[in-house]
Amino acid sequence: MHVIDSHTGGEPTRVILSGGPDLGTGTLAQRAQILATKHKQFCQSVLFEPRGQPAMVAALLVEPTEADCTTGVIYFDADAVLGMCGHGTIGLAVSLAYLGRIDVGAHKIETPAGVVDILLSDKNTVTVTNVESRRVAANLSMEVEGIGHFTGDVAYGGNWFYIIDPSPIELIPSNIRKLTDLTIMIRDQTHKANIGGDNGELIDHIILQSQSTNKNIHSRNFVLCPDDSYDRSPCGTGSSARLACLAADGLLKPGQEITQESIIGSQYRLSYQLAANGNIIPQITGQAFVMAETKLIFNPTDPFANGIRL
Ligand code: PYC
Repeated sequence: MHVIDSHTGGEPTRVILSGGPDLGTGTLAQRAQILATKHKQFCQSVLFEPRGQPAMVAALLVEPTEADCTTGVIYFDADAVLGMCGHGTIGLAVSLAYLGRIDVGAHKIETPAGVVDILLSDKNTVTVTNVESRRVAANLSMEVEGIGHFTGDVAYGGNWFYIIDPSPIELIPSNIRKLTDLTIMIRDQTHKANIGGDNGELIDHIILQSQSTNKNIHSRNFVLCPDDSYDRSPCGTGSSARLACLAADGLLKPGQEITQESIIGSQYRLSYQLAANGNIIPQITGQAFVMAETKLIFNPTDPFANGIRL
């Protein structure tokens, strides 16, 4: 299996160029469903240790259905197939440029959530114009037994997010274990309390937000991903969902740019335009760096060929 590894603000992406399963020729959403239901072992073997690493997201290249798209892509982490992935799209664009498959300029990428536009400004810097994003509910309260009461917004940015602002725990790296434990409990409680998307979609990511201590940076976040790892980047789809909340609350105007940082301090520049239907069209600018181009080997006599979760 031929792969390229990059990171976007510290969050790893493994682009699978060849050697993935046959997902047929349906829509990308249909192919993503086949990947999720029939190829879980494949997904985990690519991402689990010892071949992969926690937090790594894979980007499986597939034929697009839209003729004007450079490629189709299905993103997945060790536990879930994602509708879209912002850091992954930045990593994918930089990886395609590294391979000489795209030049600086504008391109389109097809994802299960829809077509996204990318602008490659130089070999490391990418602006993603994401799928339409929206807040579907504000100030939804819930109780995590024995822990406390939390209130958050539900918003879509290519994946589904429950966003709590301000964070009940200080967003500093030494709190990452506590933040992870708390957000896992909050996510599980959203499922039990039927807090989700407007068509019953499960919340797949939890965001804790706070103001940044750096006056040049608008805000800082901690994002829990479906596989219980935290996003080292400020999360492209999460930032899109957050922009939808800021727009709905009248706290950010169309075209106004802010910088958001992740729990490890990596940054995205963010802005949005209003869509005709009142949703927002987010723009996320970040940088990725290629770290490795390699061939993954799956030896059937290897007792850990399918990976191990540690
Ligand atoms: O950047 O959208 C994102 C993302 C989702 C999960 C990890 N990163």
